[in-house]
Amino acid sequence: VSDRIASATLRARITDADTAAALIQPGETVGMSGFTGSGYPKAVPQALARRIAGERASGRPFRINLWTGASTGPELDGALAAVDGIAQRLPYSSDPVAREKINRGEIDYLDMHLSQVAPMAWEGVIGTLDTAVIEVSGIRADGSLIPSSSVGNNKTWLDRAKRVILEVNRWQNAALEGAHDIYYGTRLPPQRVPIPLTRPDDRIGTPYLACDPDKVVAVVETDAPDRNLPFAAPDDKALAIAGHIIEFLSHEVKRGRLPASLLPIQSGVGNIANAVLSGLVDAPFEPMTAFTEVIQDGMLDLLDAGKLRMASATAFSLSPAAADRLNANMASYASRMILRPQEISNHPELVRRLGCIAMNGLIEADIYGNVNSTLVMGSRIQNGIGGSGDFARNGYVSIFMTPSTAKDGRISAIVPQVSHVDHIMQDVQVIVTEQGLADLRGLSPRQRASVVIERCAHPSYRPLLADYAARAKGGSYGLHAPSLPGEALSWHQRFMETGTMLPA
Ligand code: 0RQ
Repeated sequence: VSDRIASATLRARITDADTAAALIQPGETVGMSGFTGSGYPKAVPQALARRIAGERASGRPFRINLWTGASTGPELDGALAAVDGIAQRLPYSSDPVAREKINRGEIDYLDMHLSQVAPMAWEGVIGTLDTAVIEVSGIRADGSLIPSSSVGNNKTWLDRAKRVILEVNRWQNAALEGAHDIYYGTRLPPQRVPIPLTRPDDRIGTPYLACDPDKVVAVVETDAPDRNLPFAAPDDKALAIAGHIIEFLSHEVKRGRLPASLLPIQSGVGNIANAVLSGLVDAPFEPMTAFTEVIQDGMLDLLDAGKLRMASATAFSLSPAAADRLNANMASYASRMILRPQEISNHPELVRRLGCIAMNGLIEADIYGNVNSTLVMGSRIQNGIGGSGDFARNGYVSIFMTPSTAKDGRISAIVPQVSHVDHIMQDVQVIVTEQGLADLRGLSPRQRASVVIERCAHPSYRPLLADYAARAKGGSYGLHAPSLPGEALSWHQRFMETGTMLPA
């Protein structure tokens, strides 16, 4: 019997994944752990997928509503999507199988700000939770839980669900114990009070998750790694983007607008965000802190180099090599990391108070600086808004970055008008591509357009954008943010019809 389960009461509930999965009924809403491929349950979701496949083969439809922290892994999202077992999904997903089903209209996807999920679950406006399936790294004698490599919405799922299934994963490093900070002081209005966190390294809660043992219907032991996808080595474009951002930050320090150690950094998901973090290893800023959502490879590099003093997040998002590095030195890293619930890691109040430097990726931006992070051609979901909105609106400075083109140059990331808006121009202060950086602070829409076109657009699209902007000034209904509505989305239409945004 696992030495990870110290509670005799809960040891008595140890069972296998199939027996645990059989406790979940068709039509249930299930809250699972998991955030960017870390800390998601690995055995019960796969057992559930087998059961769903069997039921469907016998003509009995079986779908659940699936809530998590953010994206998970192929054993969870992938397995359940493949058997058409998901009716509704929230709040974030990056699984390729699930993405296809969402875009075919077969899964109802609620793409939500990650900080708002727990409060909305407490408000009761997104439905009620039947079962929670939560991965932990251990159970203490008093029944409290040692969290694993992500915290996400686990606190809320454990509190709100009628039944709880625990996966105790011995692959998770035992030295993680103590690295978490679970804050139990959030309330709904009018009882809501300020969150007592004024520095990124403040601890305001306890290292453990509370869980009513009477609700625990099954405990399943696992020994399975987190998904941990490798990052691509930064290419020339990613390196150029990182260079522009570091030059910008240096300039801000020189002007006295940022301290020499910067302000807490937030970095989004993806290869470019990771390249920027790696680039900061050779930058002059220290000692930095991070108040962010995920701890990526680049953050470990910064911690190793002594440039980053500490990192606060809700999850790890590491390559297999970096996960090995973390696990080999967990005791040393754990003292410099705090993993919090996502309602705290992403809390607008805290992001604003601390003055985070927000750095996020985008799908497309328009000449005025409106940003689309989620919907390709205005309708096809890529991943979701994730935490980008939590940080972009509330950060001290909000930076968005992207290569200037996608799909081998057939798509311009800078367009006359975005086909969908996630971040309005007021929430977008700096746009960076490999071509250059546009600092849009203090500029009117017309001034923004010239700077974005000149600094950020790819040379093969720059004249087309300049031509559009010039003609818009001549034919627009108003001249505050000139636009030609009949033409503004013609680049997207052309791509859908001809496979490229470039005219013949
Ligand atoms: O598609 O994989 O089919 O080649 O989008 O693009 O260039 O690899 O960039 O990994 O940084 O992702 C916005 C998606 C960028 C990400 C987005 C296609 C491109 C490729 C990925 P392929 P890249 P990145 C907090 C922050 C929202 C969540 C967020 C994201 C794929 O940053 O999901 O910010 N952000 N969270 O080809 C058509 C375009 C395109 C395009 C890119 N204009 N048109 N396809 N692509 N631009 C962290 C969390 O919330 C967890």
